[in-house]
Amino acid sequence: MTYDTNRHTIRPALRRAARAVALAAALFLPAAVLAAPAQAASSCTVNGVPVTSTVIRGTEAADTIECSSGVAADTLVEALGGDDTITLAGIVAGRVRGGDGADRSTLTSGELTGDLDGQMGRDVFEVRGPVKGNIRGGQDDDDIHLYGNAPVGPAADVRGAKGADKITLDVGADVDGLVEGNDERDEIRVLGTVNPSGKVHGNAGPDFIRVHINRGIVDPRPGPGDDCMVDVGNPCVPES
Ligand SMILES: [Ca+2]
Ligand SMILES: [Ca+2]
Repeated sequence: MTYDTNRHTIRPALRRAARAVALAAALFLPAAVLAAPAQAASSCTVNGVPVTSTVIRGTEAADTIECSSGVAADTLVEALGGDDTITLAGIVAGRVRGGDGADRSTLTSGELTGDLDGQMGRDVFEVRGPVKGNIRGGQDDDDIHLYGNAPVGPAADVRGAKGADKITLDVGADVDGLVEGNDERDEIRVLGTVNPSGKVHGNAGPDFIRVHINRGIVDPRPGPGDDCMVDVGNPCVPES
């Protein structure tokens, strides 16, 4: 019966040990949870070098930055000075900034739910995926081209901002949100449809606006000097 006695004495000891391990795990668990980031960092390449971080930063010279598996919401991609080339694919939920210089930003596939900002310089944007966030040309004369698979969603804002900007939306890139030129003489062409919730605003400066089908609002004001035309549907808001 020594066997039973041993078993009865060993088992409580094992249970105490198990409880101690469980307690230790419970004590360590909150720290582990707190240490975990809210979202994963993004993995990109900067001039061919892989970088995984919540801040993907170029240099003051011309950089090539590629984020082929998206940009997480907690991530800032900052190209800084120089004429940078930024190539994006996947879900772009974070902030992407061209910085100074004439930058070229391309979304090859996926969608933009975050912010894409050319900042200073004559920047070019080529977008081949739905726009659900914001595009900003920034200062200077920017060129924003939304291809046919890049509709502007209800919460989206595509803004030329300062400078005489050119904004082109191909057939299929319908507007449910806002497209606006802002300062100076902007050229906005919507080859498809502005839907009932959609708005195209020239804002300040004598803007050139052409919209093929307008079921929403196309407003070149304030003028004078705007050149606005709708082929089918609601006419442009007249100069006041
Ligand atoms: Ca740079
Ligand atoms: Ca720039």
